[in-house]
Amino acid sequence: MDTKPTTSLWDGLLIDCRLATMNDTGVAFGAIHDAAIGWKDGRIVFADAMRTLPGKPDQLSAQVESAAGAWITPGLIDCHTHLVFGGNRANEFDQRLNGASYEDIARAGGGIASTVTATRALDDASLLAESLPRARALVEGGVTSIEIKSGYGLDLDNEIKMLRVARKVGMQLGIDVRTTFLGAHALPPEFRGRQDDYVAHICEVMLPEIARSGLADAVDAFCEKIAFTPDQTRQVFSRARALGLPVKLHADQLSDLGGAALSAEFGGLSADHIEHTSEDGVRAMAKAGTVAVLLPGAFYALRDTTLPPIAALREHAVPMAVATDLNPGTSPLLSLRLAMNMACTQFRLTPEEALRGATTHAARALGLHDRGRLAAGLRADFTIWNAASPADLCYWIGGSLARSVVAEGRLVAGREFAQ
Ligand code: DI6
Ligand code: FE
Repeated sequence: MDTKPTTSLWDGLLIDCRLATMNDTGVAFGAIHDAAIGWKDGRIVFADAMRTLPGKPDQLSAQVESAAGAWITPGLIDCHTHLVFGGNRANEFDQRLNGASYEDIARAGGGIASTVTATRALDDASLLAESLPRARALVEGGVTSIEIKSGYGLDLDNEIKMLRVARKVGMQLGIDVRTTFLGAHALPPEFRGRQDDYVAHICEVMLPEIARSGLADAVDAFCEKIAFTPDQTRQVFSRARALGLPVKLHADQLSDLGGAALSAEFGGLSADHIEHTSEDGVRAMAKAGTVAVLLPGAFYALRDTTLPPIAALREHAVPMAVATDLNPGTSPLLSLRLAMNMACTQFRLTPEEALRGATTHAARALGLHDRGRLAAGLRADFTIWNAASPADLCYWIGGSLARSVVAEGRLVAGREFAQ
């Protein structure tokens, strides 16, 4: 590891800690005991055994603290959320408990359409005020990077508003927010009965403007019987790629439409949900390097019974990420750690797979190489935990285990190190 002494002092140095680096060292969790982590200018400069520090701690930094043996992981990364929206849909929770399905509710004009109405009605400030507490809950749970999708505006101005607000969420909380344009989420009321026209509108009007605005890091679509067909998704993806935007897909959540393979066909960053994906779909993902994003919160909330093809994903070495899918309809889940727990309990991931899924593989699902592990040169994004082992993060159901959450070397939630 690159640990050359720097000429000026480090901004901070934590000693007496245990690191779950998530590096591929052959040791579970890439763990290092009796370790230290140092950072400068928002980047990690040292993450290794204390005995390999290139000097005495107080010669390396004016800010040296002992972590008293605490475990430190990379900051968690939630790579799939819809957390910017207006209103909520607790009423649908009731309807579903009384037997209505998600599809029934959507067809009756509820579901995504009702959140579109509530989201359109809010100005930037109100939308930000409604969204911030949800993002803050994630950060207080140890998250330092969040992906946020649009998709409840469904016209150019409201989609841009959502993306702008999503970026503001990141600025306000001092964390990194990556934005995704999800214009192809549902059919807006203006286009009722004219789905192809809406897809053309996305391709001809919305996408070029979104690309020009620089407000989206990627493009997503909902490819499903109740949403957009594979052909329509292809049109959106072709245009997105032509405009230089990477793609990802809500794929095979409720039925197998070949969505995972479709995402792979466009070099997709990820295929998400994938409960109904076939082994051929998994093979296509493996070949294209497309990450599988598992969303056990939606599986749980919809009382789904079809498991994603975990064995095939393992067999074909497709990286598995885990995310909250935080949204008002199918996954009102405010804890990435709880998503990790559910990924273990419902999908039988090992705790190490689940933690990798919320760090290293989540970074990859966002096309990012500067985070998701603890190593010199990467962003100084890390979380100090009240936990006896890294597996505890998946084991405990609920509770608040994150002690200090640090993004680019700055405390964004929890306590100061010395306290
Ligand atoms: N799949 C989901 O899980 C969310 N969107 C999607 O395409 C659900 C969004 C909602 O119901 O509001
Ligand atoms: Fe989603």
